[in-house]
Amino acid sequence: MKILSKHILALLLIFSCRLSADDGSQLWLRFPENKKGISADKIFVKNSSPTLHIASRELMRYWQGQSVELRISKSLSGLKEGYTIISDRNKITITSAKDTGLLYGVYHILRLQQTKAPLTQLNIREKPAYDVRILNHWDNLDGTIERGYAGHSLWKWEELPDKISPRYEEYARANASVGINAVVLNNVNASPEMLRTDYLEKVKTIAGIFRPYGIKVYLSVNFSSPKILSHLQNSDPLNKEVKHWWKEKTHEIYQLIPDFGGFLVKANSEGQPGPQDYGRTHADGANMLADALKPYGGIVMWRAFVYSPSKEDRAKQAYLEFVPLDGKFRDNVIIQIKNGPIDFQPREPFNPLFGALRKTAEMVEFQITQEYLGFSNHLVFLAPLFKETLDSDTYAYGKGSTVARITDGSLHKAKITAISAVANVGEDPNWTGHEFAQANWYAFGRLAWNPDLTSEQIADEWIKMTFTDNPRFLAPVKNMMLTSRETAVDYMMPLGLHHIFAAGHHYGPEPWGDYKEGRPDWSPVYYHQADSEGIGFDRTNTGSNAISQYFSPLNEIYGNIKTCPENLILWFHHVPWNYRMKDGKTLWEELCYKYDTGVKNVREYQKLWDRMAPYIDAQRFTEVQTRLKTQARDAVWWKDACLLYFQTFSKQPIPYDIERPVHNLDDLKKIKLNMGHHN
Ligand code: GCW
Repeated sequence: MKILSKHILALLLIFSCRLSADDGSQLWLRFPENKKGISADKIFVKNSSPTLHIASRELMRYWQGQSVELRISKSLSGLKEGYTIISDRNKITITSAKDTGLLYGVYHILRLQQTKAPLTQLNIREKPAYDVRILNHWDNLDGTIERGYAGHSLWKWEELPDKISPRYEEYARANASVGINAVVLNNVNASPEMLRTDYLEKVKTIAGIFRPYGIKVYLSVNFSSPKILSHLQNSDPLNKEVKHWWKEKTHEIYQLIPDFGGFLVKANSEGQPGPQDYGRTHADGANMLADALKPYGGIVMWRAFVYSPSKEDRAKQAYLEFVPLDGKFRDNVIIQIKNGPIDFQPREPFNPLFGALRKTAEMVEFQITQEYLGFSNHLVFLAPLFKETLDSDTYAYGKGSTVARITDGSLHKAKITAISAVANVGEDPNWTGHEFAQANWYAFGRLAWNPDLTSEQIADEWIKMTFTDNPRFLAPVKNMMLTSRETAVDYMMPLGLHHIFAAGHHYGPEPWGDYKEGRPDWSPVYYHQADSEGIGFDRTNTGSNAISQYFSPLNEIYGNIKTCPENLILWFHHVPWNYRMKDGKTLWEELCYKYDTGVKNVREYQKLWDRMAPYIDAQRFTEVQTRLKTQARDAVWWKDACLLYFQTFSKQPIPYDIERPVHNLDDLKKIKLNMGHHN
């Protein structure tokens, strides 16, 4: 009897573990399936198309409410891919000028159902803020991903076009469910091979799978492609043969993919070829490609991430290169600008190029993949970071000229508007490595549709859809997410510090990094400028004068140490160690307490998470728990490395109520992670 019950217990345990195994692969798309299926006569769709087929299939499988009518109406074309949703007790009507709008509307009501929002008396009108809502994949043709932390690339180039991974469609569906409608398949450090005919055939296959989900394919191109692929004498954009080559290549692409989106280009940046190799400008290069794309309605997204080996402050360089070219770009060129002037740091001010180009379309580039935020080990919810940039007032057209309003066409008319982000997905079963990194993919999509959503709304939806709406889970986890970005800033680079990462992989701290060979602006000491007087980069008029690139009154606000926001003070000022901060602490003390707060918060997240075990499946619970342990260890590593190192300049004690370092600086300096990668 005893033995038997033991057996039963063991079986039960196995069974319950099975039940609670969840590999995260379903993302936020966890609508309970209709067992019987909704009866087809509850769904009314007059028109038919592959997109509408998907829309009704989603309803049949998952919709549990009243009848739904999907209606195309050209009178709503002002809403672009947007839609209206009107409902009474018996029926919901979704109307849009476009098929994709109806698909988005279907995901909207499924989201309402899943988050238990009311479904009657709906009167919703949605219009996407940006025309192109695009993910940039930094995926290489060999299957590796630059700055990817969720396994290898989803694209199986060697198997395509014959073998088709089911994940292509799952990926498209996930994107469509949050309104993402465009994808650049390959790395901006682009292989010229991407444009070979055999590769284009493979791209065609992927484009065909994405199309019914409303997703257009774009490609990154290598500016030297004509020379490398077809042995032309050069790739000079003013060379007739080169122009012809691009026209032919573009024609070939559109023969295969009639709705191809266009090109993304990284030129004359970090060793990539570009028009400057031939004494031409970025405008010459971009316009040549734009002319080739024009007949088909394609666009060029030309990146402003450039910084040449010069004495000039790196933070100023994109502005210096692009402002003189304003007005010289074709109207199907958009300048793609990273959110900050350096490089996806935990915190940067917005890039001063936003609003500075008056006659040229501009778009933001965010980074979802956490190159500078702990890879897929650290829990960092990025909506607050995205919002910080989008909500920043540039004052370019007076008060209220936020980055969002400048790029979405409301203040600066543009033929086509766009917003982009570097993807964080790979072939890991849960797509993003960290379960919570899924939220960053989700958040980008939601904000690209509507930048006015709050981080809290997004976190709320995502948690309810991905885990549970149980308030005992929802409230604390939401709080953890909403504070997590500031926590990471605190334990990595508080008060405006930036780029003090270990060279190459960018995972851990290396504030002592001073690489004599190579460029000064690849060394952390260049960025923090610590000395016996103080710390921080003087970008005021006594220093690099980067503040002058901002519009008034921001240039004055940033330029004055008294008015500069403290969370950016070391970005703009070299601040004495004993400078009094607003809370009365000295700068040195403030720095110490910030690092300490970062560490303490991660420890609180650990405690909080351990209490969440009863509410969710064991697998995802454990995966997050394990990563929080790593994050807590890393936070202590960051704190010790930075405080012990900066202390060699401040020569002051770490305040005694702060936990003592557990590492020796010399040992920390010896850590060399083998994570590969160039600078
Ligand atoms: O953030 C840096 C990365 C490089 C990247 C580059 C860029 C794709 O360290 O890996 O290259 O920016 O955005 O071009």
